[in-house]
Amino acid sequence: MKIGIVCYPTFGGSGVLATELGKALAQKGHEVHFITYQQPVRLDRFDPHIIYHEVQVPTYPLFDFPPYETALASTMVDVIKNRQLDLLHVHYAIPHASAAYMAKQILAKEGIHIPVITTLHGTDITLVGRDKTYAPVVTFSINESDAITAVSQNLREETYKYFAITKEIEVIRNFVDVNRFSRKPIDAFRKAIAPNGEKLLLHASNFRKIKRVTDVVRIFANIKKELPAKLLFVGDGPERSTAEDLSRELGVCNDILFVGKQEQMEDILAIADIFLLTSEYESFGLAALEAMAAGVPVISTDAGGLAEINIHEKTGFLSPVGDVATMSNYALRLLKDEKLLNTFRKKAHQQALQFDIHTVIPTYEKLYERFLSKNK
Ligand code: GMT
Repeated sequence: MKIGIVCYPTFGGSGVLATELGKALAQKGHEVHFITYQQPVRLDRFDPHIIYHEVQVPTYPLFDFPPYETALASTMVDVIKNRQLDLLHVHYAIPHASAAYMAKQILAKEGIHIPVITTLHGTDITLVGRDKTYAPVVTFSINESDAITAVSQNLREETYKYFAITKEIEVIRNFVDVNRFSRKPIDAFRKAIAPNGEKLLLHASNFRKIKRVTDVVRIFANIKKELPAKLLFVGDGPERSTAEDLSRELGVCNDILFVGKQEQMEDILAIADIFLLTSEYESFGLAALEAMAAGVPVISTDAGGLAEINIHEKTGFLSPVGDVATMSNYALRLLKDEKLLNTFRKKAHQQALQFDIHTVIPTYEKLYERFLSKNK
């Protein structure tokens, strides 16, 4: 198949998932065309089955806001027509689904019928998409997609709750390459961060308000009162400086390392004892799944779709949003009991296997095939 993938090229979960999907499809022999404004961060290796098309957005003195969506739709038309794509799979509704609708209509006038599949990822529905500035366009373009998928049951329900969706939304949960994350810890890394055998906690995100990163700092400060520990913050975003300020205020800044955006998450996860995810909402929580694939138990909130991956008392613990005391106690329970921590480690890894890339990719292929046979 010749598949076009449109996504955000950044570290965000939707871009990571879309890129990993494209890479996996290419490995299975499909021809994959990424259409986006920048090379996706996870597109890190040459593969002759992958072609990257950069969307150029020319500037003009008149444009205070260069029209990316128009440039994207035009690039879609060009790639679909000239590379004879079989279908277009767009990740994150805004503005990808509406640009795809525009491209589809332009091509239809030329007798080219391209199926469009839209995968909803989270904030495109729960946060940004619901804003009335975007909602009518989001609703329309989702309904005009040939197929709609959501990354969790929770996101499917949220979408029906907030938008007048007239079509079936299929749930295809996110996946992880468990093999990639099953790394042996690099002792030198662990020693550099925790030289005296301290326990190592980890948080990775885009540091947006929704992640509640200050809760992570507060949990860590509670843990520090009882045992020697270090905390690694991976990623960057608007709340980073607030988290840094709080760590100074609580007197734990010397035990917290903010390392910024990192590509080699598998090496970082391999040295961690616990992954903390304190979000107010997560449609899925891909970062938590990657942690579990690396055998790292997750202490998270019970928001959104997190309970669909993190199993309470097995792969980690779930707590109400903002319940710092309970999350601290759960973390201490694991960190003080090596045997229990190891049991949770195994269970987390086992649970991740259910979301392994090799089980989920065929589901996407089957979905694609349904639309290809319809078009023949
Ligand atoms: O978490 C973010 O803020 C990034 C965002 C994105 O669209 O890249 O992540 C969303 O999609 C991920 C991949 O499907 C999910 O794992 C995240 O849970 C979801 N984020 C939210 O719902 C807040």
